[in-house]
Amino acid sequence: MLTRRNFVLSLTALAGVGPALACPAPKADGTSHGILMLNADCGDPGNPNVFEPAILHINTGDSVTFVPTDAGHNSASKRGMIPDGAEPWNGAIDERLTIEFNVPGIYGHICVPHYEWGMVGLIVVGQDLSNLKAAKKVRHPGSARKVFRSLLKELEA
Ligand SMILES: [Cu+2]
Repeated sequence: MLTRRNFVLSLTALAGVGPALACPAPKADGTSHGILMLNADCGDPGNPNVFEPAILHINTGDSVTFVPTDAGHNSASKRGMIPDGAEPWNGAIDERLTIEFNVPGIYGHICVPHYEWGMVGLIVVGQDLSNLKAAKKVRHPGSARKVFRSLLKELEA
């Protein structure tokens, strides 16, 4: 959906006169990974409120830190979109939250305030896609439906 605001932001970005967007690389040292919580997609300023990266592949036992790079976001696991036996989580707004992933499978996660605007992401642990079918059955409000569908489709590619 191209709102007027997004349209103006896109034009500004094209003209190269928009505000400089910080585009820091999430840290990854092999077993520790980072997912940034951002007010706007670094590569696409017209796409507000994102997790960066939207899809993260890690090994079993690795940890992921949700980094509150911009204010006003949180990270919570999405019910029905984590493997059996995995612990759900629900971070506070602006919390720098580190989770260790010891159960292989797909984990869907959301930012609670921006869930229906499509601020969602996937973590795949141990290259295990065995709960893909279950994850696809979960229903979502607003833009989350479209974004989750497209991210899950990427996993199948
Ligand atoms: Cu958010």
